[in-house]
Amino acid sequence: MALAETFRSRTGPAHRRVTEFGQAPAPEPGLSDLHAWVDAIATLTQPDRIHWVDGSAAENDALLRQMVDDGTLIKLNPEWRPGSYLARSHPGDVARTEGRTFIASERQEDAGPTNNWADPAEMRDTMTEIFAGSMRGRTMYVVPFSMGAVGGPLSHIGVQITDSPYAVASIGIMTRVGADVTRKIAEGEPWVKTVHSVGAPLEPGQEDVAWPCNDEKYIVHFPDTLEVWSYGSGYGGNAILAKKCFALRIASVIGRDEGWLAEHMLLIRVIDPEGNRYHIAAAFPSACGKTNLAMLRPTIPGWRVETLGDDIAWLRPGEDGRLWAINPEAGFFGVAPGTGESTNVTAVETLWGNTIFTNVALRPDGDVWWEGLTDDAPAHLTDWQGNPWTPDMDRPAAHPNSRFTVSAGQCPQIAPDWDAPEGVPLDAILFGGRRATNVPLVVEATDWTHGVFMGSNISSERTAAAEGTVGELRRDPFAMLPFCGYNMADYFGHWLSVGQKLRFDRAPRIFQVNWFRRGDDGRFLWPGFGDNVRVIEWIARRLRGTVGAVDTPIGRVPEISELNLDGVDVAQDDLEEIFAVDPETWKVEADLTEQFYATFDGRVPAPLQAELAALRYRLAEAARSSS
Ligand code: OXD
Ligand code: MN
Repeated sequence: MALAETFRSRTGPAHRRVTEFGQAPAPEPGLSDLHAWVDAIATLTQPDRIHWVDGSAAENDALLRQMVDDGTLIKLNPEWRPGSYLARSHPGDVARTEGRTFIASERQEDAGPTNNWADPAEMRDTMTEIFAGSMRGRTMYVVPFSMGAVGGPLSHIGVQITDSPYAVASIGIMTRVGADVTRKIAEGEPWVKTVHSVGAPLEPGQEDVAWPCNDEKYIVHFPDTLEVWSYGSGYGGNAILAKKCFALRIASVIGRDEGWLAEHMLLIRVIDPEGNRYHIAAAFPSACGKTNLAMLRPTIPGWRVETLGDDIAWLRPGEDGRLWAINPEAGFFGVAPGTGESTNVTAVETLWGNTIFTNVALRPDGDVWWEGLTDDAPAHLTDWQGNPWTPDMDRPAAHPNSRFTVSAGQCPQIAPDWDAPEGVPLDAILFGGRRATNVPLVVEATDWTHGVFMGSNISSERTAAAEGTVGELRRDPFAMLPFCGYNMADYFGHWLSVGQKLRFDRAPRIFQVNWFRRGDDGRFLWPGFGDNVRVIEWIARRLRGTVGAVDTPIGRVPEISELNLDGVDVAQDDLEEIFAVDPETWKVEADLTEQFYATFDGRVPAPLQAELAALRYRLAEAARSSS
């Protein structure tokens, strides 16, 4: 029985009518699959209305007005924040739900030990059951979107069905939405099907709440059929399915099959005083400063950074032997707390207007505030849950994961060609984490395989560990732990095979960075933020071949005297500590790597096991020569 019939037989026909906007496209032959799928989902979920989203400004305005009328959004004072809104989520729906995120691949081993696996047939039954009638009383929106410029060689398209107008407005900022995507579908371009419901049907006469959601949540990926089904949450990472679900989890599977990489990476262009340009992608786990690096304001005169992306990059080997990268997104969905004049003035300027804020605090003058925006908190606020707040209270005014959603084009230092369909050729890839100990400020890999070994070992400390001890680490290989749609060990192998497609003299060079190393007294040893350009400057000189490096057992580090430290005050002792490589603590790191690799039941590629053996050998040599 066809999917549509299965759904119909369980739920009966849906009642439908179109709204002022949102007319269905004409039923031409190329769109028959799309129409059939939309019919099937409507029959299953029983919405009151279907609205085909055209992506126009008038439609967006109407949607925002409707959400203000319904109490989902608070319009901010246009004097301070024109075209901007505040949403307050349900207190239990504030973040991605990794424990409820599933990879439903045919074979469990294809999901691997780092993902929650679900049997696809069973999960399909569960989805059919749980989505039955889930949109009753609501509008079902059909949102065609493109990741990357429509029609670009690295771009991919999809359609999201959702009953959340907040999700529709967010998708409108984060992706390219509109009729030209539907045209691509009509022309036969493959597309990914994504279905989202907040899981809160309305009975006739039942009043809606500001943030409908369900205690039961499912974020389900079917990698074999390239589908996503998300239920119960309105939070961006669970509801904007183009982002983590499609552009990382599903795209990583498409990339595995087609020979490219979908990565949790920012993308920047660095320009030196002579006008030389370097394209750099960098992977950091969440909350390790990706948006800050993406919007860096260099403290070395004459250096400039242009932002290309802050969260996701798709990397594809080009015919020229280089690795080409696009940012498939069209906006930033960033963490608000900690974003301020002294930490990321570019982000603050980006948020001047046309922004949807979620779970930040509201000022009495109708503007927003969050911890870190300014040094001092305003005397009176309404907190993210709508309660009165004053600075003496021992709870934050904004939720720690409160967010802004804003178009990339509003960033004052966005690269003029940030949405060029062909992307940019990468010169360097950085891997980073939050490491209080052991990991130097910057280490260069000796070659691609060594770089992949470094990426596979990225970890971030959950809490600051005391100097000298390794501490409790969360392994987050390539910063992709929650986002890789298939077996992570196969993903390591895929990185190796992508490297083989690059010309050895044109492949990006790989570096590990760590802005977060601390001294014995717990203080950060490196100033970070704009001064991170000093590390980038050394990397740029390495790329040009104008500076040497010091070999250590874990890779190549700068000669301290070669770092440009003009205008910054870092004590010589601190610099030495920032670059210290202690063979004893690195042996513990090697043991942790061995334990981690063992969780993949022999699936970790042999070249990475060889890198681990080589690291142990170099550490033993270093220990011998220092004793
Ligand atoms: C994340 C995000 O959780 O970008 O990594 O939202
Ligand atoms: Mn992210």
